[in-house]
Amino acid sequence: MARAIVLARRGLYTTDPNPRVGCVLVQDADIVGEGYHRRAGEPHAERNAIDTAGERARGATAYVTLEPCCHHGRTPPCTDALLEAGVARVVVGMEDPNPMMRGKGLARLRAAGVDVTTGVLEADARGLNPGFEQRMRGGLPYVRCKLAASLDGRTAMASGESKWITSADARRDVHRLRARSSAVITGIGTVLADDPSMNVRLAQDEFPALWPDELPRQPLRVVVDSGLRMPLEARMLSLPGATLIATCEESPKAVARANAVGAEVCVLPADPAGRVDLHLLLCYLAEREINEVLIEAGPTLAGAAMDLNLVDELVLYLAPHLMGDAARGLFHLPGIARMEQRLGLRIHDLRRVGPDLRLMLHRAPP
Ligand code: AOF
Ligand code: ZN
Repeated sequence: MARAIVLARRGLYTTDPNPRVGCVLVQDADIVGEGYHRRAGEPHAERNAIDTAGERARGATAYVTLEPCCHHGRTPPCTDALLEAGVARVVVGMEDPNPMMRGKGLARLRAAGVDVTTGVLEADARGLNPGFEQRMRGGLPYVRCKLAASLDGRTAMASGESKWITSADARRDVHRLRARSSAVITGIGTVLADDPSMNVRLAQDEFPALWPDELPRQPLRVVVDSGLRMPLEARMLSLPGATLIATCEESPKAVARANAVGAEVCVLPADPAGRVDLHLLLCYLAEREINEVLIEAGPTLAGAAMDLNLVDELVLYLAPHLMGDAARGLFHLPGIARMEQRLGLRIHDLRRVGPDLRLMLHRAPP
């Protein structure tokens, strides 16, 4: 199963909106077949493993990170493929959260006399697809919020100058986060101040599942822009990949102008403060099969998402320098009067990236 999880990770940047899945076929303690899912519309992990095993799949044990599918989607059911190949035993990492499966694939295999075990290395298997699972179970994407700051928690000088606080290593790491995301969200304030590209810029060899002449998939760029102030000459509009403007401004003229420069516009209800309702935006993105979202924004949008408890994971890069009192902080959050009102977080990963620190945190009571 550990090997199947390693194989599944090869699809980290390419399977979207499908899950990353790996499969290993074992016969008498020998690996006789391996496969992973590369891209939606292409064969599933099980099919690829069976094809590499050929006749040696008969009587073998299949280790699959996700419950085999039992439906006709873009490809035929893997339960049928496993049965046809004569696989005797199936070991599964996690149940498929897709409502069309949810144990039906396992039941189908058991009914056909296959020995089925589930929940093997389940935490690692689930870690492959946090967004797919959250979308399938809760109708929301998995949301990461990335921030870069000095050790004293400052993100920009008072003037707004913010290039570059963290190192080139940390910035490359951010591109990996972008590359695995289905969408990247930023605010209109950041667009007006920095004119960011919000695209993936990584070397080809970072994408193991791509053929030599293929380009990486670009995440959908989303700009939260309540008043539809997006400049038509914004750099991101001229780059490969799609841009979506989430707004509360219905003016058909303004929408048509944005459409004319290639931006899609989505009009959403406003929250009581007159800003785009972020929860509704995330629901809308999940409906569009967006699995993982990366928020890369300034203190207003990042603070609002944190305050509304919409962030599943905070990714914080800290550079070892101090910027002092005049510089800007990480979040605009409502001030609190008592310690018990603190917004609590729990560190689940901490490592050095080049000269900087990277913290990964989940919400947790203080
Ligand atoms: C994958 N890859 O290796 C497995 C999947 O439209 P389809 O036919 O590609 O089916 C997609 C669904 O199949 C997906 O939502 C998931 O529930 C199930 N299993 N999907 O993309 C795989 N095993
Ligand atoms: Zn399948």
